[in-house]
Amino acid sequence: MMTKINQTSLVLIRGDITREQVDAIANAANERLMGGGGVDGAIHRAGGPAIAAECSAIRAKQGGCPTGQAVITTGGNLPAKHVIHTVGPIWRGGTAGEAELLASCYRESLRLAVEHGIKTIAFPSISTGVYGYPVAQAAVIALNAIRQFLKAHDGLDEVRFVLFDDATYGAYENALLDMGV
Ligand code: AR6
Repeated sequence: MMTKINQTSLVLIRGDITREQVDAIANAANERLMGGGGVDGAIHRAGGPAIAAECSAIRAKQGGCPTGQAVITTGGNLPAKHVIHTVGPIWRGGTAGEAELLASCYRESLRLAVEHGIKTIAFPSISTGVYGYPVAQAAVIALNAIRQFLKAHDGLDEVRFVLFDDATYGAYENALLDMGV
């Protein structure tokens, strides 16, 4: 599924983000940037030790990455040149600022991408695995945050969601259809 927001294509596909040929892929990281399971584990495995080495340097300099923020490293052995690590909120029932923090992940990742001259970026569904964010709600927040950003900023050719399973893909498809873009 695909739509256009100003100059930027917004694309939803099913797949494994570690295989995407884009300038940057986003990673659903944790605050310590220590790697982990889910998409984070897959990215570190496929990208090799250069990614963890840069995460470690960021940790030494600034302690990690707070929830809702983003940092950038090399893509190591990945087809993508860069990884933008962003830390989604852990779902605590919806009243702990989760929605704003999740929107911030997408905004900050895109801001960093534009700052680094990145033209194509792929996102996984941040927070909807281990962190437990209900995917139907997360999809609406993600797509709205991206739409708002793209309405205000030029420079990106494509923003791609690479969704790992049918249920997640379906949730993003429904959210995009409901937005009427
Ligand atoms: N490509 C695309 N999406 C994937 C892939 C992949 N290769 N692998 C998993 N997903 P999660 P979170 C999907 O748990 O909820 C880690 O341990 C997955 O099906 O990876 O933000 C970190 O270190 C789901 O739809 O991220 C943190 O501690 C989505 O990616 C914590 O998990 C996100 O699931 C972050 O949890």
